Amino acid sequence: MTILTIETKPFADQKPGTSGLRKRVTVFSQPNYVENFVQSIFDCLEGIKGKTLVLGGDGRFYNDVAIQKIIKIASANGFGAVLVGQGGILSTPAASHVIRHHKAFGGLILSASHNPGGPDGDFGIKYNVSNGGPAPEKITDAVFARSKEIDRYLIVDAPDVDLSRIGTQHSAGMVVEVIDPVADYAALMETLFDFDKIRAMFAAGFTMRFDAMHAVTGPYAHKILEGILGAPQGTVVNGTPSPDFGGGHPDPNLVYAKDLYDLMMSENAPDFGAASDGDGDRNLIIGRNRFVTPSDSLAILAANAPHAPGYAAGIAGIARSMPTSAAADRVAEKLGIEMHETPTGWKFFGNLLDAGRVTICGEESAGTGSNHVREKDGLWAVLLWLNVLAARQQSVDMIVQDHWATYGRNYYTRHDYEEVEAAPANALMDDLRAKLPSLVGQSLEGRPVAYADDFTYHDPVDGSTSGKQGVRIGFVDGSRIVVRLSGTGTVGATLRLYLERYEPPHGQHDLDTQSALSPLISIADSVAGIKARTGRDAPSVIT
Ligand code: VG1
Ligand code: CO
Repeated sequence: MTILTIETKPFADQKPGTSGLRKRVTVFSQPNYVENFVQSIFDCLEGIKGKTLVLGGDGRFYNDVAIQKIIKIASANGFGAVLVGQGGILSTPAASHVIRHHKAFGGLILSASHNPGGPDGDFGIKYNVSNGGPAPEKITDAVFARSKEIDRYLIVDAPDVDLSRIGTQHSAGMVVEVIDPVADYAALMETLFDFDKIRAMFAAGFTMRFDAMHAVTGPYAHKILEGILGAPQGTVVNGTPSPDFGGGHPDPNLVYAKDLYDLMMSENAPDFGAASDGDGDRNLIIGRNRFVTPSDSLAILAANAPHAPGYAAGIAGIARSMPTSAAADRVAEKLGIEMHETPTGWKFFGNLLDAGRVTICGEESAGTGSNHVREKDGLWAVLLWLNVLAARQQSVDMIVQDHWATYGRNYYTRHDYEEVEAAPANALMDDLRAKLPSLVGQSLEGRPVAYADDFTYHDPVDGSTSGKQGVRIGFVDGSRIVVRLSGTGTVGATLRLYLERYEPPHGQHDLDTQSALSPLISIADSVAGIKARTGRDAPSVIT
């Protein structure tokens, strides 16, 4: 076996964002770009000799090229084995489970999640640690530092591995085990949910549409929903992963999953509609004539989790990202369990989950998950909803309305201004931060401000601190404005504005969301000068 040491020069832009390194395919396909980043990761890890690495991706364009390079670099760096999904496929939550289940050292997940794919689309690489979760900031910071000084990488001179064939092969002294990407994950789901009850519900005529958006959840959904649970063939649509996601944008929101939304609002709506994103960690939940906003879905799933056998003993606590609405806080309060507010991105939930302090976590961006893995999990959320529907024998709409009548409703929306110019977006954030101290005690359009700060997280488990995680302006009446810049975009800057207002249990729960929040939308624009600074009249996406 020949290990080659190849000289290289650093790239200045290999800084991991909210969820790994994401760039255009045109950037990733530069000579040495993947090699430098992967070697920088391996250079920051101690004790990889002889250990197992998990490897897989969402099947997007360039997945096949990058995966062969990574196998050869892993072999040259001394890994003993690589577990790789057949065809190079592993959803993000499945990869997290495979790392945990097989006690691997870590894993590399190849995905740019909800970003479009194809030769002109995006690609991404993310490193996950041995608990199955995204590498914490201390590792991603070290990787970035290393990438700025790297001058060589190691790679073996070996033929490509045949990823179409399940079983064991060898690549220059290292074992390459090609595994069924769905099997371990499906077995885990079976331990958490009452599959008999869900099967009986389908057998009794319950109807559903799951839109896999031509992305990675197709094979998982076909196998679990139509195969194991007996949902009729055709329940899963767009279920074959394609390298460019059928030319679409695999983001399960009301803009890109509009077909599903329109169906669910029509006379022909099935009982339940759901979708997932590029790498399978997000979920969209829509009942007949009832869209469930992700923040509400988190709260409802937390309140109803004990209907599922995996959570029958109750949940230890809940965590949500800071911009996520406080709907889940009210559930935690009622249950008398811990509630945590973390920065955006799943990596901040890992410590709380490992310490057993929380069981259910979620983000407003359609991410929900639990301690079963260390990633958010789209199909898990869909199965938990199915379990709750089967147990309660009520419609999605009834369950949502019942939740609001018990806990009150947190009206919630997010406005995204995508691909705006970076300089004015940064200036907007800087000026807004500078204004914060003067806002406290003032009233904005008649609403007294209770607090105004840039969110800093103190991790209660490892004591680390993460600053500048988003500006929040909270009002005395409990409503809130949050502004932050995205850490997953690949072009310019994406400004996210999050708005929330609480309506108590006996209040009005059937207002239109955008009109219920319009006074806050107007305050946000005048405080931050969003329209003037971005030059946009309206957000590009409203969720
Ligand atoms: C976005 C979401 C965040 C999510 C992240 C990764 O990050 O807001 O909640 O964790 O994407 O999701 P940002 O920095 O663009 O706001 V995924 O499905 O890309 O792995
Ligand atoms: Co994703």
